[in-house]
Amino acid sequence: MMHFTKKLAGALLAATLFTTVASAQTVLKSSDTHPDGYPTVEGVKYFGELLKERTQGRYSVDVYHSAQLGEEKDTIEQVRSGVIELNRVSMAPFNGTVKETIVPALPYIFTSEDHMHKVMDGAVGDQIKAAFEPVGLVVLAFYDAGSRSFYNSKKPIKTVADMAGLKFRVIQSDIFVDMTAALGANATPMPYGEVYSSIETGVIDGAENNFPSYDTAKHVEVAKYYSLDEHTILPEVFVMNKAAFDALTPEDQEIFKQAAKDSVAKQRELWAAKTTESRANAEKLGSQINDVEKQGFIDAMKPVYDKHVKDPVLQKLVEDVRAVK
Ligand code: GTR
Repeated sequence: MMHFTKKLAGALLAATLFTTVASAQTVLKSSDTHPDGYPTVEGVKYFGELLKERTQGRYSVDVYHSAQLGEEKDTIEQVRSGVIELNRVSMAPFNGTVKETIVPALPYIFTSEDHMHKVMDGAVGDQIKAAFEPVGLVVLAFYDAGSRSFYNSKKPIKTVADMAGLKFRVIQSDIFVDMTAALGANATPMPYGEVYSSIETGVIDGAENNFPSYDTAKHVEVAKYYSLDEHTILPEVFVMNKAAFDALTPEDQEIFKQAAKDSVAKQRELWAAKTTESRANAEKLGSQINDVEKQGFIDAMKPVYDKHVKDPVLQKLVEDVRAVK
């Protein structure tokens, strides 16, 4: 009897200890539309590793890659409502809810990736970050996504005139719809996951994206003409549910911010390597990549700016971006 009681007490103690340890470990859920190994997925995983290390295992991250939790628009709702704590998405799907995100999504607003980094790492980036708070999100980091260009199944696009009548899937933002219309083509915003089959079945002629997306989503198989108009240098955004962030201790908030900051350097490095690899892979699969007469594309963007940059806050932000050299 005595022996049994002792054993029971031991088991109870172990169970208590286990629950204490278990409850002190929080696994945060993060979504990504891209497959495992993609630079954004790896950036967030790295953030999770740093977090685990720096909080002695109290926090870690599980990345639900490959759109396991749904398409971007849906996962944005999930992170805003707290169903998931973290999310890595593009900036463009926020254009309708956080007006400041319109600025980095404007065509040809950035003159180079370097320019984009300087802007997003500086005061403009801070202003855009702050603008996410009223919609229940804290921006932990901006990640790289290179530049987006049009690709299609029909022909190389060399001048704006070549765009006439083509049907493109664009990322879900009015800026992209109006940009495409201003170039004389038709735009259909649709979820990323539907692009491949829509091109394959001829519902659309092509889409627009960077090399790593073109390659990993296999769009290259159905749209071999990739024309380097490089209309946007659109950053990605890594966000956290604001209530979840606010519930952290000030010390932990600092750890989260620093880990996110440290993951940016890692993601940028991975991004550069993946872009080279994906471009080469696309070419190997038969993609024909061509330069375009870019000035014509730039000149055609005036109506997009006229329509979307009316708000004085945005006008000032555009000026601020242009002042960064
Ligand atoms: C990619 C981006 C994704 C997604 C996708 C799209 O470049 O990394 O987050 O927004 O584009 O076009 O839907």
